[in-house]
Amino acid sequence: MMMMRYLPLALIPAVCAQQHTFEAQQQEPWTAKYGTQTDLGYTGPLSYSHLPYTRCLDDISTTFDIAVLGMPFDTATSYRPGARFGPYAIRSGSRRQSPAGGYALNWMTNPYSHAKVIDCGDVPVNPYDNALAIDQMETAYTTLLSRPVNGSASTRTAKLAHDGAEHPRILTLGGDHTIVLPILRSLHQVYGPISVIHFDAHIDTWPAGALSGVLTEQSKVTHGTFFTLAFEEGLMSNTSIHAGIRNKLHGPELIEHDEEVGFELILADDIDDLGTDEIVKHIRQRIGDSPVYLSFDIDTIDPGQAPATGTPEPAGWTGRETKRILRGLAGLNFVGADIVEVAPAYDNADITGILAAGLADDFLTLFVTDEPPKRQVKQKRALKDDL
Ligand SMILES: *[C@@H]1O[C@H](CO)[C@@H](O)[C@H](O)[C@H]1NC(C)=O
Ligand SMILES: *[C@@H]1O[C@H](CO)[C@@H](O)[C@H](O)[C@H]1NC(C)=O
Ligand SMILES: [Mn+2]
Repeated sequence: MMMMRYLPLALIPAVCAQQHTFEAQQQEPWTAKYGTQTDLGYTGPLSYSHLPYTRCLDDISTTFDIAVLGMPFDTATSYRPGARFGPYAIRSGSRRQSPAGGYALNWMTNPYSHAKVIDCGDVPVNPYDNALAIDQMETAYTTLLSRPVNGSASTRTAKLAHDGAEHPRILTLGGDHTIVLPILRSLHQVYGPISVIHFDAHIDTWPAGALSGVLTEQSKVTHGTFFTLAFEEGLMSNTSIHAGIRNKLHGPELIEHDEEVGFELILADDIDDLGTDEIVKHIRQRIGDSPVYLSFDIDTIDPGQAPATGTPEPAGWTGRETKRILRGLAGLNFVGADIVEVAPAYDNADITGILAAGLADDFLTLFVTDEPPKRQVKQKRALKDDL
């Protein structure tokens, strides 16, 4: 160390830096002994499924085929607020998922192996001014939708973009359901009117003002009226469909309005009469080839399996039934998807966040697969043979 005193001053920092790196590699006890270890489920910074995390809105050079994007907006809810923590809860619920361990037996594929999928972080939505927040969400969505695709692998791409270009797909983590209005506005610029497959306990097609009494223009924009507003703006085609509905209404006339908005209705109870396969057929027939957006309200699922949501309704579908229906939809022309209304303050043992993360994984798989998996189920031996 005495030598240092005689070195020309300008050289000292460079020499020290070099020496430090060299010593780090040679002498640091952790790497010397354990090398480089990957993160465990419960270690590391939080991103969806441990995907690379980039603030894509700020970093113009980032390209991707599929982006996960949080929209922590919850200031247009009618009952229990708290879905601004949905993106956090879904990412946290995804900690046991990872690209390296992403092979799903029921799908027979790993969605992360088909495309460049990254977590683009959250839109920093304003919590004080809903009009501003909605504009921020539309602007953010349009920004990512306009990025060139990475094309790093054999991505199945949405077919019918208006402008003839290939666009990335975005999986949005809500947020209350209102976030779909700015998303549909943005998608409309690229795809024109699109169909929606809407999983929910509630129709969300209340006439504008039905929830607020039209006190102001802005109070029309809620998590129960956004589809009506989207219809009035011409953003949707007339071949959309609901699945899982069981909310109560003031009267049956609201269903006529719902049909006008463009929806067909599959009730939660229909699963007992039709079964999952028949429900899949209904949805596929309704949607056909049209560009379709998948919007999934976590309150579709029975509150026993997904209690952490703003407006829970009893007697919904199970996670297993729903995942089976989702697999049946592979090959439709999905242009985007979301999972909304996860409000973790009402959760127990993270069960809602974990289920929401698993469903989001299915949405990613729908973006990259061409047809439902054809898994052969081995006939189980009858019990009497063993006797
Ligand atoms: C795709 O992403 C990789 C990094 O993951 C980057 O090196 C490459 O340049 C990107 N390709 C395009 C076409 O954007
Ligand atoms: C949708 O609208 C088109 C024309 O606007 C019409 O031909 C078609 O029958 C409608 N479809 C449904 C399911 O209502
Ligand atoms: Mn909803």
